Amino acid sequence: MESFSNSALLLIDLQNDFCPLGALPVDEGDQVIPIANALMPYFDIIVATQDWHPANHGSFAANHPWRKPGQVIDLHGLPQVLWPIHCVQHSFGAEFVQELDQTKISKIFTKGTDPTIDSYSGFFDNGHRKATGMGDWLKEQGVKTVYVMGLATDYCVKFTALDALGLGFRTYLIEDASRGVNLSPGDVDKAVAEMAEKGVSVIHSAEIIKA
Ligand code: VGL
Ligand code: ZN
Repeated sequence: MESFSNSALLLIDLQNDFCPLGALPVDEGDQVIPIANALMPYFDIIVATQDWHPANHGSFAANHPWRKPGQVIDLHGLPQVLWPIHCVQHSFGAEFVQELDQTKISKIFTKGTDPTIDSYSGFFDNGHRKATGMGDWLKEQGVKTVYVMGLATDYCVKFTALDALGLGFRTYLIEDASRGVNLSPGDVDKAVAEMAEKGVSVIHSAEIIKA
């Protein structure tokens, strides 16, 4: 089995709340778990991100009287889509999906911990004010190339992939190993097109698994 040296697999937000019975369900979100498990043996370095919000997080509609999920507000100077309460620190919804093989995960980076700002990317908050440490950590490991997969294609996967490019990583999106929210119809297709246009290589898991 060929292993991808100088490469890391980034598992984005494979958490209960993004699966069909969760608080912010992504259609077929659970279907990417077996693909993640099948991909892990091909990588020496596997990083998982975990959406990890305090209960008073500003992205929760419930924390803004009269607001509903899906509405957009100004949150301390940034446009913010409001979400249902999800991935609250230490809750079941924030846990990784049980079927995910966690034994091969080298390192976990949490994000979205500051109640005043959201963090879709696994690298930076949405204002690019603070880093999670994932970029520096990957560079310390000698990683040059990242393979991004997970939930949700049109939010955390997209912003993680675009920040990876910005940090100088060769960046792949494993499309069939990702699923999106599609708040508006077509959002996932648009996100994939935007990633491709900006320099992300869009591939399918079979291209890795056959190697
Ligand atoms: C996500 C919305 C809010 C994601 C996280 O993981 O894509 N989306 N928080
Ligand atoms: Zn979130």
